[in-house]
Amino acid sequence: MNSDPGLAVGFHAFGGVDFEGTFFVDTEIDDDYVGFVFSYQDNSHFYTVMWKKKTQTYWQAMPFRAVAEPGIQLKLVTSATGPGQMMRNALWHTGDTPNQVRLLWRDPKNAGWKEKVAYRWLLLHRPKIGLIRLRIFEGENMVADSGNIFDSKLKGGRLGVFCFSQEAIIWSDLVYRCNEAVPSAIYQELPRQLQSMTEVDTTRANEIIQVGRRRAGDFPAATGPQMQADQPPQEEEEEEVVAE
Ligand SMILES: [Ca+2]
Repeated sequence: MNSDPGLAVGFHAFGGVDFEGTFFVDTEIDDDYVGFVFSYQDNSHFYTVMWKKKTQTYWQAMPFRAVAEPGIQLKLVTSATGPGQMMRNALWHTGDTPNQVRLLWRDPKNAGWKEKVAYRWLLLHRPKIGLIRLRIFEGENMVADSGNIFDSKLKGGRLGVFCFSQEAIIWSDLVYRCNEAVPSAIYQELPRQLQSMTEVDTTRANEIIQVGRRRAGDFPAATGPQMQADQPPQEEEEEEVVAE
């Protein structure tokens, strides 16, 4: 199945936030993009984490030839045109596209996702200091860690999920938590100037984000340390189609 990019975003806007969720592709069919969005301000301004299964040149060569690499990508979307062919191809492309998308990070392993596997993402976004940190787990194994990424373009916004031409995606157990502090391990890595602008997270969230302990495939977990948000997972409430 082929489709244009699609987003579903919640209503609430966030500053500093921890955002977790699980995705699972329940089919062996197709090899396209699955992911999520954060700091969504409008359909032309957001960050997205997107993961493709296989290398592929986009089938529409206009307005430019877009090549998708497998592997996890973190992109800043600031589209001058908004939804349409240009933004569509820029989202597909693994790289920078002027006035559309900037590739902030890509997983050097460049490995695609596997079907019928639950992946758990743990995202920290601290717009106050421009910090983004992404980790993805398969069960207890961390399969990707972005390290500390700094980008201050978007100062917060709404959370949601993302797909681009992939069918049978199941997102589950989406959890968010307002948080302006950072785990001590990340704090130690920060430049001194940024340390002075934030503080160490001494709450339970510290443990959650550092360890990523809960298994991706066994929700709700019955034993061991639990990852609980202060608020219940939010139903996705609104759907917006990004490209025509
Ligand atoms: Ca497809």
